[in-house]
Amino acid sequence: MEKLEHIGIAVKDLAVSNQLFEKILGAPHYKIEEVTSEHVNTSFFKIGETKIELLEATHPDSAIAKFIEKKGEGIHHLAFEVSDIHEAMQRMEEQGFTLLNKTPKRGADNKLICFLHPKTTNGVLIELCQSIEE
Ligand code: CMX
Repeated sequence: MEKLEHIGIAVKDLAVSNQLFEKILGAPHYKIEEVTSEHVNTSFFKIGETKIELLEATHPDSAIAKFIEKKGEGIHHLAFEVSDIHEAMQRMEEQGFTLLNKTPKRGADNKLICFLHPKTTNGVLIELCQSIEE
């Protein structure tokens, strides 16, 4: 793992939470992006080396809608940057972690991503992410 790339936070209302996190962090979000495949709207804040990703559901079937219904708003996942996502996924699978997608998916903020099932990671949803060179 290279670094903690971002912390994902599930929120009910992105506009309201953007204002809240701007107050906390002292800087506005730098990007808003819809990820249609994941049924989410996202916004990103940068604080030092790490980002905060706010996630709002755009559909009742979204993982974020289900999470908020069950647990309420709050920390949803930790995302670690890797230099080679295929290698990282293979290493995780060999060590017995359950991959939630067998091939990397396209995520927000120009990333290839893969999630590990929280049942195999002490209840923490972990995302592996690799930046896409364009
Ligand atoms: N962190 C920790 N635990 C979580 C969780 C999370 N974010 N989301 C769900 N869980 C728990 C559930 O509460 C449940 O626990 P219990 O069995 O103790 O009740 C358990 O995981 C399994 O839940 P499930 O009913 O099998 O499955 P869900 O339908 O709740 O799906 C998960 C859970 C993680 C498999 C699903 O949310 C998923 O595939 N996530 C990956 C994709 C994703 O999160 N996309 C949104 C973000 C996209 C982005 O960052 O761009």
